[in-house]
Amino acid sequence: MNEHLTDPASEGPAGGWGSLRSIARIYGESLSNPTVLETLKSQNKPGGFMCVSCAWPKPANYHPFEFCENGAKATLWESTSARCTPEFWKDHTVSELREWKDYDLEMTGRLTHPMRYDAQTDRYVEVGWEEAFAAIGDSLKRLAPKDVVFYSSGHAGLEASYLYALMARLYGNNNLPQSSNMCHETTSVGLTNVIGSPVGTVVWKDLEETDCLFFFGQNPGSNSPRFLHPLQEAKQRGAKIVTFNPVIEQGLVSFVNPQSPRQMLTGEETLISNLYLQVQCGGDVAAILGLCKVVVEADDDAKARGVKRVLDVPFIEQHTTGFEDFIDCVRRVSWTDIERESGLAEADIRNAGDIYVKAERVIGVYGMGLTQHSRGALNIAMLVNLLLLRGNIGRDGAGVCPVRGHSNVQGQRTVGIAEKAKLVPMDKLKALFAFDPPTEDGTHIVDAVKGLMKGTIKGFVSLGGNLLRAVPDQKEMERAWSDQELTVMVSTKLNRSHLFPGRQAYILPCLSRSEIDEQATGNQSVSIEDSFSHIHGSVGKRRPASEHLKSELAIIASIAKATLPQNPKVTWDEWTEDYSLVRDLIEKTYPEDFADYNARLNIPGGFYRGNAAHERVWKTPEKKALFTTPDQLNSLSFDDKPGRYRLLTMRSNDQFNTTIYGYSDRFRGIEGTRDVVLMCADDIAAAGLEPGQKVRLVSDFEDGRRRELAGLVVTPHALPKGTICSYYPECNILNAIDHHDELSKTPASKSIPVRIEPDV
Ligand SMILES: Nc1nc2c(c(=O)[nH]1)N[C@H]1C(S)=C(S)[C@@H](COP(=O)(O)OP(=O)(O)OC[C@H]3O[C@@H](n4cnc5c(=O)[nH]c(N)nc54)[C@H](O)[C@@H]3O)O[C@H]1N2
Ligand SMILES: Nc1nc2c(c(=O)[nH]1)N[C@H]1C(S)=C(S)[C@@H](COP(=O)(O)OP(=O)(O)OC[C@H]3O[C@@H](n4cnc5c(=O)[nH]c(N)nc54)[C@H](O)[C@@H]3O)O[C@H]1N2
Ligand SMILES: [Mo]
Repeated sequence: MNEHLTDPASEGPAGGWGSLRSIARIYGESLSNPTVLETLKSQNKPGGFMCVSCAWPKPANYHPFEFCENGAKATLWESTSARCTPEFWKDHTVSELREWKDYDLEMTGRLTHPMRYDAQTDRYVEVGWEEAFAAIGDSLKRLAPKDVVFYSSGHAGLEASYLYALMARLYGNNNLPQSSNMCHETTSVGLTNVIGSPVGTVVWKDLEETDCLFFFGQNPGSNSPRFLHPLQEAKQRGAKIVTFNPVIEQGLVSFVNPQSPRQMLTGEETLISNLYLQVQCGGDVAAILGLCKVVVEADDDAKARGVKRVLDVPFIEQHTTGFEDFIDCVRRVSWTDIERESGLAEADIRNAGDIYVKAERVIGVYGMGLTQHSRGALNIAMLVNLLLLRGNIGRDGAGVCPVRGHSNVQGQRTVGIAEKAKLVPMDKLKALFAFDPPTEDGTHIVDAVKGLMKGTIKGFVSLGGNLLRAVPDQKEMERAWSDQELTVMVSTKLNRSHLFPGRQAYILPCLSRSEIDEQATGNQSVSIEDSFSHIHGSVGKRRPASEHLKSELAIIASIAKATLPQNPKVTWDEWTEDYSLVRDLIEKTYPEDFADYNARLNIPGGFYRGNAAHERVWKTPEKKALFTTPDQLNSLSFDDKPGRYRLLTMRSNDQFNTTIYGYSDRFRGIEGTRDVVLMCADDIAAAGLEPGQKVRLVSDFEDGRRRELAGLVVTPHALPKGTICSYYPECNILNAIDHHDELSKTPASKSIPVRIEPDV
């Protein structure tokens, strides 16, 4: 496919006027207060607040407006002037609200008061904070620690997250699953296995120096739009970009920089991908094997001609293991198999391989398109194989770049939100707080969901998020979730997880990061870690949405105080009064990562935590980077059969996870609805369907359970045969909790086997 590829349905390039129109629409619809424009100016800048949207790094040399379409939307969304007050519940029961769309639930506005579920009236009613904390404490004391889960979505800052993890451990468990269990857990486990690092190795300098980026299953235009700026700069200095993605994503096709008056006025676009290959869903293992085949052939040729080798032989010898086996496999696999499994033509893969071979410095970027498969970790290992062949890790301008989701999802892991005991310096916790931390591993999100379904999990505390809507087997989850003794949700907006309350249920409304967090020692800063492992301070400037809100940290400290026995080393009140004391604790627990933490809080561009793999120190058991020989040619756990499709669950540009900002997926040309299934024209015809027809998707797991989603309109789209798309989170009804990456248990949300039935 060539430079001028466009998705026929798309409104045009990413960025540009479309992005400004879209921000303006959310500004109007979300009833924003005009002062929010001042707030946006300080977004992602030192001394300002860090975006609540994604984890894309914040540069030291920032732009006048260092935010993107979706960062602005996220800020506007939480700065709405709409309020979901206790009055709201006078007119609505919980059962009635279950019929509402996710969009309408969040449009009720910011939560203003702590609320308790009242089963008799089937409504939430106002409750005082102290009363709520006391009741939650009593309930937690009655429950056995192993039966309670402390979930976090990646919003909360490092200080609150550290205390949250400490609270769980003092309580007696490591049941600390996080949203990354559904996301980049494949990276945490899979990347660690092969290069000894749970996070990416790339930093800004690498982006500035690279001459080639390979994108596998990551969509910067929607999900990390500020990434489009360094991509544009890279293109302008002649770097090449190659994309593997079943869907033509506009942000990887072309971009008009909204910060460039010239581009905005002339409509001049920067073409992003030099080559865009629509690999079929689950086909990356074969596609990358094909690329490796091209590298090996080019190396054979160089050897024969006595010119410079294409493989980085000294690097491979010194730094890697498993090379021979892998190369055997590369030589053995046939192009016929590669074409069948990837859905790509040999000639196209050869073109991509040539670009890889010619580039001196290559970055491999990936996202959910690699991680959310049954063999997601194999996908990542294959990308690492490709990079290792030419020494493209641990060298300037090169590296592996997983693009993280939530703004502090990576950082929460860094400061102890981890269900695996071995990932946490328990000895340090023991010394600092004079207790015996639990040694047994806690629950991964998949275990937590299964425990809920079996009834062994009886209490759930959620620090942000909307777990009920984010996980597979949603119907079953609805029953299981409300079967619990206790549900506590620390939230900013109303969502579906609130509508299946446990026997005792509380919604505790919290401040958002853009808001002033006034405590005894003044307005508090918090901090977050971005995708490049840089730590940034953040201080809110807006007046809180309600005078009754508390900070996440204060809420956690109060629950902990009400639940746990007194411990002179554990001073929840002092920590709440002054967050810098919590940063001191973090520094004492992780001295290498957080030296001089408080002093370095506001360094422009953040301070770097460092990364061993970036220095070619491999923290694997072998002390080397590993080549992985694939044992299968795709990342699926099921075979093709007639009538079975691979369902890829997608995000629109008008949502942030389960938060739906609106019904405009302008990059894909879908307006006014999310109830669609995208299919290629050949698949529509072969299935005897008509565009516009309503169908139901039925899960094709062979476990005897019926899972279906009806009312989807067949919509033609430029896709590979056999790959179909519909929206997340709606499609979670179709996925099975046991359908996950083998190694890390990340739900395989990008390849759900389904059938299509007419919806009559
Ligand atoms: N606006 C907005 N921003 C967000 C989010 C949001 O919902 N909205 N979510 C945040 C979060 S938590 C996360 S984790 C990130 C997610 O950001 P991404 O990692 O970009 O996630 P997705 O958009 O789900 O999927 C990425 C891409 O993978 C492609 N893909 C699917 N299957 C395959 C495959 O088999 N092979 C290949 N090569 N590609 C495939 C899809 O077509 C899609 O373009 O974004 C964060 N930022
Ligand atoms: N089928 C399918 N399923 C998926 C995915 C997919 O691609 N396909 N993606 C997965 C991924 S990558 C992820 S990360 C998960 C996301 O799963 P979650 O992180 O659980 O879900 P979110 O939608 O991000 O949570 C939204 C809610 O968080 C609350 N919130 C927002 N801001 C704040 C804040 O500052 N503080 C607090 N305390 N609460 C706040 C609001 O009440 C809001 O309703 O979903 C996963 N599920
Ligand atoms: Mo995510």
